[in-house]
Amino acid sequence: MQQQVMACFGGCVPEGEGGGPYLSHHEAKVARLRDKELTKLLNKQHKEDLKRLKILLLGTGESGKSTITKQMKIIHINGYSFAERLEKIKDIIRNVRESLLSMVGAMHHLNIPLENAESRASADFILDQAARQDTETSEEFWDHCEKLWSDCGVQKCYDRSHEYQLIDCAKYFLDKIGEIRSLNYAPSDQDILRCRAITTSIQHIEFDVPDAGQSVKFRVYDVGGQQGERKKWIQVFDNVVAILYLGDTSCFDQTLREDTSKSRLIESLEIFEQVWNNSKSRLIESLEIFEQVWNNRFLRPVSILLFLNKIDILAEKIAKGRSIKDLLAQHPGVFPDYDSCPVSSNERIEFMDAFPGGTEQTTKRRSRSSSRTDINPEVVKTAVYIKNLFTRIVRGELSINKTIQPHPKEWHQNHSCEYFYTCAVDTNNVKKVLEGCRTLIIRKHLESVILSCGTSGRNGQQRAPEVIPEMTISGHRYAVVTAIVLAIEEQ
Ligand SMILES: Nc1nc2c(ncn2[C@@H]2O[C@H](COP(=O)(O)OP(=O)(O)O)[C@@H](O)[C@H]2O)c(=O)[nH]1
Ligand SMILES: [Mg+2]
Repeated sequence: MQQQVMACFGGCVPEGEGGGPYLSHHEAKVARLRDKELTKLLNKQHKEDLKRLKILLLGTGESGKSTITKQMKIIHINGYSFAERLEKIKDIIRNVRESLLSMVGAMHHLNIPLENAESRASADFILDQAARQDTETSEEFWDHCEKLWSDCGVQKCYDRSHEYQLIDCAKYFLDKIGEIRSLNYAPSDQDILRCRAITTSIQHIEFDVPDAGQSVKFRVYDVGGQQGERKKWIQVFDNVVAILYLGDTSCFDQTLREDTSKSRLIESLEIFEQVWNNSKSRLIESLEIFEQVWNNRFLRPVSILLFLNKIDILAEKIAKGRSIKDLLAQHPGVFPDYDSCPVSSNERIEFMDAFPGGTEQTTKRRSRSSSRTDINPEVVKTAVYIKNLFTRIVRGELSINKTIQPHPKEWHQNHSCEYFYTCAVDTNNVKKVLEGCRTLIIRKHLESVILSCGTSGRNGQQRAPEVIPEMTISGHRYAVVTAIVLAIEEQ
């Protein structure tokens, strides 16, 4: 048996021995060659893998991970081809259908009546579609969608969307049904960025970024963020250079969406109730997962780049009168007092610089004057407060996840956490943030490679110790990139 197994893997089994299928001398030779060829290929692939800086996107469901990978495709690869754009139409149709289904279902629970009697037929038509997975549409479907979305009752229900589960892009697509239903419709970059499709497997994209005359290769892994998907995260922890953690700043007034809630939301009242009664806050979930990642022993040397995302939706919510204080009041003694948390002028400038809407020049000018009159101060205060919750976890001053024993400061000395305010659907903002991240990732990676190599260089030779600190600290980016490539090749 052992011999048969060996033969399957190209091992040579002498003719006439044993009772299994034998390989002739020629066959054995071919198998050996194939084995050698395969090993060579695998080794080459492994070396290639090691030369790519592996980045992991983590965060709870709907925090914006996949949107960031789409931005990377737009910014660093060739963007979306016409055929790829057309493929997204199916997801957009699903988004439209799911949004209306969620709202019609929620109207029942929130006791909000349809204002127009004619909308009843449209609501029934959409409810009939609940179990449909396909994306066939008809003129009748689009007419009903338009009719429903224009009903004042549906609009009232939309305004209370924090009380049930509604995807973030609902309004964006429902407002443009006229365009989407046209036969000539091809989704724009913004439509692709806004479109929501659940990520259920580990996906990755690869791209090269020129950096100081060198080409740095990145491989970015996107994983599903829903509860059931998180057990898969560990599979990709190996050799990770940095983690981009997406924290949704706008979700402070929302509760968790369960994996099961997707397509059967209306179909099964039982599941609807389950989702309805699931009152765990999305923000608390995000903080808990962040704490877990920050204290995970497999990720001890891995730095985290924290993206405080959806700042545009945060601003919309504050404009509607929503406040994080309601959440804090539900958890007395857990969080620092909101009103007495100061916002420094640096913190204010950081946020204003990142907030969409300022052109490059005006942003700088506004930074100097440290105020942008188009941003409500309460938005800044909430964003900074949420940022401080994450940074307190980093400093070990706040613990949300009671199952985690925070480590002492020294445990964290080989990794750090940097934060950025982001609006993942804004290409300018993401481009700027990614540029900052790239430099940080390269610097941190070099530091960790040097740490793990100690002072030994190529072929075990002693590397001149004085060269290393100079390379890491002086910031000569050319030297840094070259050193990384060499160090990775050595691994
Ligand atoms: N307005 C706005 N929408 C966002 C932002 N980030 C993500 N989204 C939307 O949020 C939804 C979920 O994002 P997605 O990237 O799929 O989340 P994931 O589950 O973490 O991969 C999508 O409809 C995105 O377009 C943001 O900063 N602003
Ligand atoms: Mg995703």
